[in-house]
Amino acid sequence: MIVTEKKSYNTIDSYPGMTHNVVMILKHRVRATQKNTAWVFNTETAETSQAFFSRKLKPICGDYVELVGSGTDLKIQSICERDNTFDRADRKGRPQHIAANIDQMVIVLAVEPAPTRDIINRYLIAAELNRLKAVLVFNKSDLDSDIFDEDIKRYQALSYATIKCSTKDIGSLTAVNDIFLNKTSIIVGQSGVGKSSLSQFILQDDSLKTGKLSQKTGKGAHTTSVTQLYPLKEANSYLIDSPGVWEYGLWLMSALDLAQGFIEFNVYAGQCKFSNCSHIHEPGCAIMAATDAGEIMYERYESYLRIVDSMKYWS
Ligand SMILES: Nc1nc2c(ncn2[C@@H]2O[C@H](COP(=O)(O)OP(=O)(O)OP(=O)(O)O)[C@@H](O)[C@H]2O)c(=O)[nH]1
Ligand SMILES: [Mg+2]
Ligand SMILES: [Zn+2]
Repeated sequence: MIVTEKKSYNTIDSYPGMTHNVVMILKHRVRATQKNTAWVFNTETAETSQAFFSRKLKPICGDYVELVGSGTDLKIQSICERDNTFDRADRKGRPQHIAANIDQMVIVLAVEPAPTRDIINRYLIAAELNRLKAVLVFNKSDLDSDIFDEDIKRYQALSYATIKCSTKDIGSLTAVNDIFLNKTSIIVGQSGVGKSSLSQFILQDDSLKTGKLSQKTGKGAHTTSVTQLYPLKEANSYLIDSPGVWEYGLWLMSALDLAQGFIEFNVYAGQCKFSNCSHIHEPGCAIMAATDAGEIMYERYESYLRIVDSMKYWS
């Protein structure tokens, strides 16, 4: 896995002569955290153990960590440098890290509960800004098979991968299965869209219901309350199931940053009259001109304006 190699080189650079420890660092991956303990997966033995950590360390799901100690007395010594994180706004509008070292965001939408306005675009902004590949999964097609057809066309035109499926139709899930191979994927979306149902299918072993983690944390199979990493049977394939949120909140950021989250705007980079153009009211704006010309979809531009406006909430 490229990610792993890159990390080991970084670590060798920072700790010359300590190469034997590098294996230790990459061997253990955080599955879930509680107050001051973490469930840590050993990628060599496929065992999960509990390890303590001091409050200032703050490991998160997906972190590679270095452990010290033995048996049941394990402690997280350090966290390996993160490649990236999936974030959402905390109560003060700051980015709160939910999971680390992710290759792909699987954004689940459903016929019911229907997506809130702009939710797809907000997730896509987070994906673009954190350099995560994004896949849009439109679930519960058994309830209505074509309600999302317009959306699917729209996002495919922007080159995003899309899948229409239902967890009640096994045949429709083959395509979903394939996207998880050789990657770490985080499944996100509103509560009740079917993230855990999809995870359960992909894991195939009901571990969401009966797994060690569920038993120890005492959580039932429904309404996920902790972000958890699950290793798939295939090597280097991990799935992270996350609790649904009603409204995915982006952390406080400028219009300039938000605009970078709209991939189709990038073609026009540097073409506005003013270099700090917010694409809202400035004369000579290339984004507004492209929207008027129909080169940028009006729905997406409108959504951009609403999301920029929503940042007022944090001030
Ligand atoms: N009709 C239909 N129901 C589905 C489908 N997928 C999941 N469900 C149902 O939707 C409900 C919610 O599913 P979950 O998998 O728990 O949803 P979730 O996204 O993990 O929800 P949170 O953990 O609260 O974020 C359950 O009752 C599922 O049986 C589907 O494709 N069609
Ligand atoms: Mg769930
Ligand atoms: Zn502009």
